[in-house]
Amino acid sequence: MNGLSERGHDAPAGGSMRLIGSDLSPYVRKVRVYLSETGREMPFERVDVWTDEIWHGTADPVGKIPILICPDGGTLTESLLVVDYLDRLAEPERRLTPANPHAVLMTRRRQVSAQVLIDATVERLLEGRRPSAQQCTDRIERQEARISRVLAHEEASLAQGKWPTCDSFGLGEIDMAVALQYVDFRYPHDWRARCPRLSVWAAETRERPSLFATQPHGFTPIV
Ligand SMILES: N[C@@H](CCC(=O)N[C@@H](CS)C(=O)NCC(=O)O)C(=O)O
Repeated sequence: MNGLSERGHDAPAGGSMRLIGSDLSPYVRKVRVYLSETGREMPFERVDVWTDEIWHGTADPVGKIPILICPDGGTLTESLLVVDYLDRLAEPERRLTPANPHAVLMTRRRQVSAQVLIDATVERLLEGRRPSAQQCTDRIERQEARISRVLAHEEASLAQGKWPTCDSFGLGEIDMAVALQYVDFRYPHDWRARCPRLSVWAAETRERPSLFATQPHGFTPIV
């Protein structure tokens, strides 16, 4: 059953945008935290990506969330591109993309690190959910090693003062806060002992309303 078309997901002729996603998806959460941090509201339609045939209702061939229903009636997927597009639509004073090219580079690097943390955690989770006879230990270990390397890299960047403070919560920080909580949610392990600065930073972001409001059910942030 296609839950989306039942609820009339035909694309609007223009104007209003909608976000399609789920509370559990960290990719969707990045977009929702961005919207909250920039004070923008948008209808959010929840789907179960594993049971709803979401692409039927949206004419989107990808079948992955988040899906943004755009002003022209078409769709846009890929969380990084969705946020980039939304930020370009924003009034200049509300934009989180820095004007300075070097700051853009720093931001994009942190966004990539966050995306890799999420991708690797998802891949590890899905591999671990396969019947044990079909699981590939190498694949799980490869993702764990990747997560460990990226965390160490971000810890080193923090030590070198390459991060803005918690008061300055830009696109890179949004994505990293979501990614670190996702690692804690789906791959809880003691990364804090090896990354004390990152751990303090993560704890400081915990109370932000944008993160609090989008916390997945069943997850309590680690202090
Ligand atoms: N690179 C994509 C990843 C999106 C993604 O994989 N979303 C998951 C939900 S967490 C999904 O829709 N999975 C369904 C599938 O793989 O069939 C992004 O950043 O938006």
